[in-house]
Amino acid sequence: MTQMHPTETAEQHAAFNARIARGEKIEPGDWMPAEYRRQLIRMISQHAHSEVVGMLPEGEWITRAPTLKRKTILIAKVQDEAGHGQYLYHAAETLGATRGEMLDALLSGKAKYSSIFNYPTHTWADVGMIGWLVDGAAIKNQTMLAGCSYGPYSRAMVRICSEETFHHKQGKEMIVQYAQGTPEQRQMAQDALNRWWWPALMMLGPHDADSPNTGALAGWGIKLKTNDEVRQEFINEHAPELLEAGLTIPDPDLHQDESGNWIHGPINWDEFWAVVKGQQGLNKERLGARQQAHDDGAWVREAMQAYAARQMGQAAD
Ligand code: FAQ
Repeated sequence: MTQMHPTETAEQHAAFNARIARGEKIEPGDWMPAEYRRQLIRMISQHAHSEVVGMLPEGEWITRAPTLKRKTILIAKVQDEAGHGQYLYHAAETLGATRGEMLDALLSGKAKYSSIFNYPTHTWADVGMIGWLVDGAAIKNQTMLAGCSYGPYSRAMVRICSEETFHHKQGKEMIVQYAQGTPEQRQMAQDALNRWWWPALMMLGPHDADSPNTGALAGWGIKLKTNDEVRQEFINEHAPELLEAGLTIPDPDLHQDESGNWIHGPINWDEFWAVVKGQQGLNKERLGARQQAHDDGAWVREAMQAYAARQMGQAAD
């Protein structure tokens, strides 16, 4: 099932697989198959990019938050996402990827980031809906990844999940309040749900039958659940809560089966792939904003390099 590099031996793979089977964490200096390393760099760097690009849709609303309390909560949330990006870039660096390579891949459009952040935020309720649904979906996925076999990624997930739990709660509190508020607030919450429900289901990745990476990732204890299993957990938690809040889920086929699972209607995967490939949504604007931030930060990188060179010079003296 897993690919073997020409320089690797069956014995090395067997010993590595035995460590995974024993539930041991793999740490940065340990021997690991090249394909395990490649898959982790792909996934962790895409995850880091998602956190950083994920600051943009909500960040736009900091100046327009309706109260000081909501504004401070949102500033803290956006700042948390920047921190998550940092932990994750560091986790990928432990595997040999450099920050420069990863940023080049993002800015050149070579690396992916989560489809969800190519959707626009039209109203203030979108900020609440992102907290409730997008953080809610991210937490389901990341709680699973907190148990993954690569130590630095697993530990980063523990901290990130605890912070995202606050994001999830503030988003839910906000939407529940609007859903019980004035007719305009109720409509704003419903419109936000109409726009974010399906993208939130899609962000958990293609159906298992169309997920080329799941087999290898599951074999190496990186993914402990499949995309469809995580999506089912997400719907089972969120569908009843949204209905209880008095909102209508925009899926006429949604129903609960005999086992208690909430079953969704067909997902528009054409839309998903168009958004991932940047043919639909705000990919151009998101990458433009990241490029601008990168260019604006050039003087900081230069100053840090000059400072490091001076420190090294002093140490050599
Ligand atoms: N968007 O074979 P699979 C957050 C790609 S963090 C774009 O199933 P895999 C926090 C996939 O890369 C959200 N591309 O892939 C926050 C692959 O292409 P590749 C991000 C997607 O890796 C909240 C191809 O499709 N979380 O939200 C997407 O086994 C609020 C085939 O797919 C993570 O990144 C997508 N949605 O499973 C921040 C968690 N889905 O690379 C701000 C870590 C799939 O072969 C505000 N990542 N693709 O060319 C994962 O758990 C996995 O990578 C999955 C995809 C589950 C995302």
